[in-house]
Amino acid sequence: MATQALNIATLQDHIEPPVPGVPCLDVDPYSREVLSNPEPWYDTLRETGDIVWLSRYGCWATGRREHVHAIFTDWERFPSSPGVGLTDFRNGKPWRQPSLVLETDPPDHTRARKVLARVLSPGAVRKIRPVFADAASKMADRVVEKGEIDGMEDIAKAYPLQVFPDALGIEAGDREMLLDYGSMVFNAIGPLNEFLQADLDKLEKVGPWIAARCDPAALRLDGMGAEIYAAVETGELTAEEAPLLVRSFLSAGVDTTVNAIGNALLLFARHPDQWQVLRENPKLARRHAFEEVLRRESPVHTFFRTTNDSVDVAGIPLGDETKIMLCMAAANRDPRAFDEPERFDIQRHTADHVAFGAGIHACVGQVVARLEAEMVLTELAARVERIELTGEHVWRLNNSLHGLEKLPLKLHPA
Ligand code: OVV
Repeated sequence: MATQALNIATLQDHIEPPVPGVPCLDVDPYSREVLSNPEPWYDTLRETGDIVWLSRYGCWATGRREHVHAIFTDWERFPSSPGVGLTDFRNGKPWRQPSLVLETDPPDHTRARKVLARVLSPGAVRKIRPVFADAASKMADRVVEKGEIDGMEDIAKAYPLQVFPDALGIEAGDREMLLDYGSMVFNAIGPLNEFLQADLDKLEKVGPWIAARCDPAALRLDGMGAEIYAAVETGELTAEEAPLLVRSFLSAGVDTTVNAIGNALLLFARHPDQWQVLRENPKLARRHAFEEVLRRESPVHTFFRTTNDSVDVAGIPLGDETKIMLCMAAANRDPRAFDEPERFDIQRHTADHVAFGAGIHACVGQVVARLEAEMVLTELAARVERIELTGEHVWRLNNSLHGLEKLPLKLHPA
């Protein structure tokens, strides 16, 4: 893959801030070192200032919950059409055709979002609940029977890779390809480094596979994909737009929940007291437990916005057309917003977390994500007394995702 031809931001030696005297950091947040142990970086970013200049990439960054939220909810001053990663789409052709929902602003965004919001509404998702429950129950039987498992392979990947493509209406084969594509899409939020390059090397294989799954002929008639195509019949979408909207499901719908479920397993293995709280109050699986997982170990650590005007944050003028990294993982541990942020407490009030973003681009699939997590946690809590870590867990390094590669566990049956 000739990535030189692509417009993707890279690491620089040093770029001066557009305003003198502002807090600057010369850390590379996309280095192997930071991505494998990101918490010190989150703390540094958040405690260095309201808004900080990252000299290695020539962009702003914030890890404070207040600003992350304010920027997410101000699409007019912080648009998404220049891309929601480090790369500014206005500097050249993006690595893939921009998403119709993620990388757009109103009014274009509004039309696409409306269709997605309907297909993924709480009412629509309620219909798939029995199927998701049944699959979770069978998965839980299998893993309890097995006892010694890899939490990632046997639960966190196996379950979403079964239920989500099924609900979308795509065929069973080669679903691992969805993980390769998700990895690529989320790595592309960051710079062209070793992680993104490794994924782009697979684009020639993965790209056509994904495109074929977005074709109406490849989608079952009773799935969510077919519902997207139904919006062509009603005139809400054009025939060219429908496959791109199906692509959004494949971009954002799998890797995110895989990592979220994996992070949940790790947290409960590390905090057996919280597993007991869940076992005693299984209703917490319906909402609180997963929200606290999302806050404490956010599966998507960063997105970007771009300034489109001479805007300021906390009194600092950011300058026109500059990228701002919004570190949701740092914001979700902001002591200004969360009491004892390090504490994993599934009974806390976590409605303020920004793991799903906020504003008009807030995760449109969050009802499905919550359903998957609820089902997995409910079925495991009913069968498993204790989740034991039996070896080293290994993080999977990605420019925007925070999740595991490997999670050796022993499930002690109740
Ligand atoms: C990485 C990501 C998140 C949300 C939406 C999309 C991608 C998309 O392709 O629409």
